[in-house]
Amino acid sequence: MRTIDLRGRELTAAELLAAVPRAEAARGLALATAAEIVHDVASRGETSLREQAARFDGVEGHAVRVPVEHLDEALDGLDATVRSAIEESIRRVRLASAAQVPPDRVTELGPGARVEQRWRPVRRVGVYVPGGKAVYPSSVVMNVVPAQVAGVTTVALASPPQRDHDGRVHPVILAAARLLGVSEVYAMGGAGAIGAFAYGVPDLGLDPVDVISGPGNNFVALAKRVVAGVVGTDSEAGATEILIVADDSADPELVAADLVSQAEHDEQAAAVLVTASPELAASVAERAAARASRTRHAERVAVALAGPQSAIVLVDDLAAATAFSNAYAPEHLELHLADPRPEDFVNAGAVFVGAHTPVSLGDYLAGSNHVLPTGGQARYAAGLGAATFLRSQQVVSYDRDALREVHDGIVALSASEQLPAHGEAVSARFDA
Ligand code: HSO
Ligand code: ZN
Repeated sequence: MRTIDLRGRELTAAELLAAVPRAEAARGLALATAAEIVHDVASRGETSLREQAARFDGVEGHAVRVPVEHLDEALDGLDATVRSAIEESIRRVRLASAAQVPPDRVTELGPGARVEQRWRPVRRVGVYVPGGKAVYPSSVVMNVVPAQVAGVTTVALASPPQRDHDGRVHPVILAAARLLGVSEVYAMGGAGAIGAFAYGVPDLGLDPVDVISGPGNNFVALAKRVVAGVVGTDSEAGATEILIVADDSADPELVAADLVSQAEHDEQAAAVLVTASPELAASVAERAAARASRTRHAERVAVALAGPQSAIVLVDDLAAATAFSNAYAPEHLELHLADPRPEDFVNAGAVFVGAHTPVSLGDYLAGSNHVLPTGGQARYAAGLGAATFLRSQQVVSYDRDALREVHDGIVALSASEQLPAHGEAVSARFDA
């Protein structure tokens, strides 16, 4: 990992960001292709999905709508230890997600004047689960549970048909869906799956959904852009990021282990340590290199750690480290500090406090959600949660006296906007 020395330098947020740039997301010119695929599914339905399965997944003659027996068989074949870990993950994410549902609230603006905010779930959600180089049953949990907690009526799930599994969806994904009580599953992948969710496929009995969530490859991300406006979508998940702010009290071995853990996802993953301690910086650099060379995905990790998106950043003090982190707005922030103040770190998808709270815990079993904003989106966006599937609805009710109270104001404003019929609609209630 390269070391960047920012000590003694007063940098603006933009300059701090330029010091450790994000890896470029390779979105390229594929948008037009994604749009073509989406619209082909919208017009030709199942036929189009089958052609795409043959072309992109090398699969023919498979069951696009997964029969319930396939789900049951997958669950029967699931390793018992993995099963109990998924069940525990579901239990914890369910509990923590329940706290994300805001209470309905009534505001009394005067006698007889009420505005109520009600939180309503969307009716139907489509969850996309990738099936390529990364097969993450944990992501099934992280997408489905908050939707269920929000009160969504039906959750459908799509994942590419796998050539190695007889054209079925990956068995661990099927098993996770079954454990969550999701029985509407489709073996379809890529941009086509997003088109199917957005527009529906009558031949398959697939009704359009209201919100699509879940990560995916480049085409999936672009397809979500294509259907935005037709359905709601969650934010685009980019390469994983971990930023660690640490002082002399930190254990360098643990800091190194956590940097390597997220670098394992992707060559584009960002692993950043920010510290005012040159001793810690040197020690972490050495240990991260050692760990990187002996881990299973050594090549991928080495590329991620050597990339410009990964670095050890030396700063003057904790205040400078905090400023760096807030400018960077990481997906995951770990604090390994003698006296951590998580409240100072306002821009982070999730904050993991202390030596015993690694990001890997959050990835699987903390109860928090692991779908978090990347690429600096943590400045304005939140991670996936029950709120992703809720909308606030305002229920307004005024009685006659309460309306009279604001009559003159409405008439004045409507006249000033050259919309007198607006004022007249209110006056009509008091005429004669
Ligand atoms: N760290 C990833 C999520 C994940 N990790 C899934 C393991 N499995 C993005 O937050
Ligand atoms: Zn991870």
